Amino acid sequence: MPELDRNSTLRDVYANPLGRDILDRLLFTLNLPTASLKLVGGLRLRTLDTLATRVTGPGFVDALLGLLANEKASPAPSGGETAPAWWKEAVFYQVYPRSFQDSNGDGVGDLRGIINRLDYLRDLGVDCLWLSPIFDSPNEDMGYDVRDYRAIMAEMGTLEDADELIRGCHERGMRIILDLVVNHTSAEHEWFRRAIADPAGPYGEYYFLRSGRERPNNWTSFFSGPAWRYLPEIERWALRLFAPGQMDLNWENPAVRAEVSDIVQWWLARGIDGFRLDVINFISKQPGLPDGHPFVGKLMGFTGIEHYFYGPRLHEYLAELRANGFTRNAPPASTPRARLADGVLGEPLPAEPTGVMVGETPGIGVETGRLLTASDRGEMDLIFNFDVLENPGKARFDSYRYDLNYLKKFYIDYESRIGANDWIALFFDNHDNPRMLSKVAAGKEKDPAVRTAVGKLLATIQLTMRGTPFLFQGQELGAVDHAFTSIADMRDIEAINLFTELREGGASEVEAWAKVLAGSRDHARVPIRWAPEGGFTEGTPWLAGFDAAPGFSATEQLADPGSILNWHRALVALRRAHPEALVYGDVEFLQPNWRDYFGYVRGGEFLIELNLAGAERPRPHFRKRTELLLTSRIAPHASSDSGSATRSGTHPSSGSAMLSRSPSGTTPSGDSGARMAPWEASIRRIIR
Ligand code: ISL
Ligand code: CA
Repeated sequence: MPELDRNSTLRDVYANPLGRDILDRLLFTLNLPTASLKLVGGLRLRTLDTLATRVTGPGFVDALLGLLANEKASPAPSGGETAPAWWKEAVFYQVYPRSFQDSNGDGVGDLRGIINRLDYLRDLGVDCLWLSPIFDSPNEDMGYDVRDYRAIMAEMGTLEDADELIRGCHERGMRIILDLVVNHTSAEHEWFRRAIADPAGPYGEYYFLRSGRERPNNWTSFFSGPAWRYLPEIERWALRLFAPGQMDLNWENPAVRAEVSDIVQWWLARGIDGFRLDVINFISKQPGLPDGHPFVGKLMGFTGIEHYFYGPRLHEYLAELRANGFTRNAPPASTPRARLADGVLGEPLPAEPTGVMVGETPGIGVETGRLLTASDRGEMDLIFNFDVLENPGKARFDSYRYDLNYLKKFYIDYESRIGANDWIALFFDNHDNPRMLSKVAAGKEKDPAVRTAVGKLLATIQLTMRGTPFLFQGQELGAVDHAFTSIADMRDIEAINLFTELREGGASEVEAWAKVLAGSRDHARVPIRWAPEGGFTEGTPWLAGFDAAPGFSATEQLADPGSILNWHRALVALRRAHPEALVYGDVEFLQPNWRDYFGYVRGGEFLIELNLAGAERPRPHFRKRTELLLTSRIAPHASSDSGSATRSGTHPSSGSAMLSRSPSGTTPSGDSGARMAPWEASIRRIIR
C-alpha cells in the first residue's frame, strides 16, 4: 500500500481500504452518488485543501492523512473455499433481558424469565442467544455501565441463575453469548473507585485522568455535551465518551488488557460460547488525545471521533484479546448438545477452541470491516456494519420512509467485494434503534396486513441472504415502534439528554419531541407482548409501551399459520435443512437494476423474490422451472396501485399467507402470475 501524502489524489485515497470506507461514508452522509468521485478522482489532496478550506476550515486534509496513517494493510485477495463454522450456520437471537420476561412481578425482565422461555426460542429454531448486559450495574445506561464483571445485576438474578441459563441453552442444543462492555466501566466499578482514591497509584492508569483547568480536548459525548467529566475530589478530568458514569478504560495499559482477558476466560469457563463486544472499535485512542477537527465533528455529529473509531493499536488489541481471552485456557462447564435431524438431540459437542467474537463497530465500513474479521487475520469473527440501518443522507433521528432499494444495492455491493475469508452479520433491529418494520412501512403498518407483509419481507431477506442472521427480540412477532406521547415516558439516557440539549439549543417542544420520537432507542426496548393482554409482567413494566393491535401477541401468532412468527419458523427450518445452499451457497442477483424488485438465487437451488414496494410490481420472467415453497402473498388478485396492500382491517391470518411444499412438486414457473403482490416475499425451489 503506497504511503499517502498531500500529493496523493482522491483516487489514491479511494484505493486505500480505510480511505475508501471514509470516502464512502462521506458520500453516504452527504447523499452523493459514488460516481461523483470519478469526476474529481484526479484531484490532489493539497489542491482539495485549498479549494475546500472555506467549507472545512484549515487542517482537514492533514486530519484525513493522520487517520489514514493508522492502516497499512489491505484485505487479502479472496479466492478459495469458505471454511465452515458454527456461527456461520447459526441463527442468533438478541435478548434484551430487561424487556423479555419478568418472572417475579417487579416489572423488570430477569434470567429466570429467559429460562422459562427457552422452549419458545428452541421452537423458533434459534441456535444462539445473545444477551444484552446482565452484569452488576447502576444502570445509568441500562447495564452498559458495568460495576462488576463477575456478578449478576441484582434485579436480573444470581450467578446460579446464569449457570442454569447456560446449561438450559446447551441442553436444548443452543448456544449463548453475553455482552462484553469494556470500552468503559461504570464509575462505581472498583477500579474507578481505587483510581479516585489514589490517582497516582496503579488504578489511576486504568482510565484517562487529566489535570488542568481546561478540558483536555474538544471531544463530545454520544449522549450530549463534552466527553469529559470533572472530578473535584481529585481535581482531574476523566474521559467518558458515553454517559457521565461510563468511564473510558485506558487500553494502552497492559494491566487493563490483562483484566479484560481474565474476565473473558472466567465466563468461557462457565460455559458461554463467546461475546458480543460493545463499541469495540473505540478502544484504541490516538496517543495524546488531540483535538478533533471541527468539520469532521460537524459532519459526523461527534467531535473527536477520528481519534478513536479506528485507532492506531486497534488490530493489535483485538489479536491479543483473541489469543489471551477468547482462546480457551480451561474446559467449559458445559457445551451444547449436537442437533441432529428432525430435532433429535445428540451428545454434548466437543468444546470449541475459541469463543466467538462478534464486534459492535459503529462507523466501520466494508473494507475496514474485512480487516477486522477476515479469517486469516486472527482478530474478530463477525461485525455489525451499521450502514444498513439508514438511507443515504439520513440519520437515526430523522423521520423518513426507509427505501429498501438502498438495502438491496448495499448487499449487491457488499457481496461483490467480499471473499472466502469474509462473513457478514445480517441484522435490521437491535436495542439501539427504532424498528425497521416501522421505518419501511412508515405509518402503513397500522394496517395489520401491511404489518404482516413487511415483517415477512424483512425476515425473508434476513434469513436467506448470505451471512449470519441476528434477530432482535420481537422481530419474529412483527413488533413496531411505540407511539410514545411524552418524554416523561422515555427511560433512555440518550433520548432524555437529547431532548434537553435540543430545547436548550432553542428548538420548540414540538420540534425536539419530533426528533427524539423518530430515533429513540426506547422503541425497541418496550416489553415483549407474549399474550393479547401482555404477559411480560404481573406488575408495572419498567418501560410502558403496550401494543394493542389484535393478532400480534406471541400466543395469537403461534396459533395462526399465516403469522409472522410462523413465517420465521418456516424460514429458519428451511435454512437449517439446506446449509449447502442457504448458508454457504453463493448468491446470484437477478435484474439488479429493476427498481422495487429484489431477486436472487442461493446456491443454484432456491429462488428468492421480493417486492420492495407497497404496490403491485411486475415480476421478471425466470427461465427455469420452479416449485413454490413459501409465499407471503396476501391478496393474490389485488389490483391496487395505491400502496395499500389489502383492505385495511384484514386480520393477518386471512388470505393464503403461507403454502407448505406443494405435494406434486411440479408447479410450473410463473405460478403466481407475472405480477407481484404488494410487499410480496416468496421462495421457490429450482427444479433441475
Ligand atoms: O456511534 C454511535 C453513533 O454513531 C452510537 O449510536 C453508538 O453506536 C452506540 O451508542 C453504541 O452502542 C453501544 O454502546 C453504548 C450503549 O449505550 C449501547 O446500548 C450499546 O449498544 C455504550 O455502551
Ligand atoms: Ca423481575
